[in-house]
Amino acid sequence: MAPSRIAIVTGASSGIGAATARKLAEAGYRVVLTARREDRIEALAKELNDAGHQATAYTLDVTDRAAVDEFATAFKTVAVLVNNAGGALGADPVATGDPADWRTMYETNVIGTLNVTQALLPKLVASGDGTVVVVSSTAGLGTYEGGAGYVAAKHGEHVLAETLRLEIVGQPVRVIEIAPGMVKTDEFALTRFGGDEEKAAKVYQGVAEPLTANDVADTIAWTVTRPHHVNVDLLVLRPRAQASNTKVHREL
Ligand code: 8X3
Repeated sequence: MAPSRIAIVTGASSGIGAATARKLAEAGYRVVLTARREDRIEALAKELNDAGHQATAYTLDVTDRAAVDEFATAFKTVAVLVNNAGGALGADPVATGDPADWRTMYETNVIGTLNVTQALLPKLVASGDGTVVVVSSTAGLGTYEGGAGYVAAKHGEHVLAETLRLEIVGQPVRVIEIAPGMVKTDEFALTRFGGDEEKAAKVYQGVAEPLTANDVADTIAWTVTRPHHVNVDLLVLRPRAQASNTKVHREL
């Protein structure tokens, strides 16, 4: 039997990353789970291995370039890289937003994606059929009040994906961008609002069915498992109740 192809998922400790790791393991990939929180990814790797899949956990901070380079040396070839690590901090207007939050968001979302993609690109090419997935956001395509710091970072990720696709055309690597809108996960809004549960709950208040991490993971797995000549450049997904970044139907 041919050895399983490797799929690496960053930010695999929870939410979309963890759900994507599950889906790609189910699709037959040997998944490598990376995140800062070792206990979480170890537990998920165990769960997947116990279920008969192949999974390994590797503790990694995507903003630490030396650590990312060291991580990349573990692989000869990589079939899939899912750049999922990132997130939002704060929802303040431009007039009062905290520059430290903006800097952290740029570091985790943009530089993190840049670090891992640069380090693994030769391994993706070496696979003969590689796929880079960038999990951006609808915030990467349009702005909203109070979102500028996050929106700027996600626009950065969007540009990274678009530009990389132009630059490596002709090489055997696809670049797929997945832009989810409102997704209700355990941590996204809670992190954004510094653990304030009331503020976090307001994000989804009255919204009938926000997307789940599973919905997004399912979409990622679908794009990755298309025939290798099919490149889904950009896929935007939102819950039915969300028509745009600023137009959400709430049943209150
Ligand atoms: C999450 C979507 O609307 O919170 O990436 O910016 S939003």
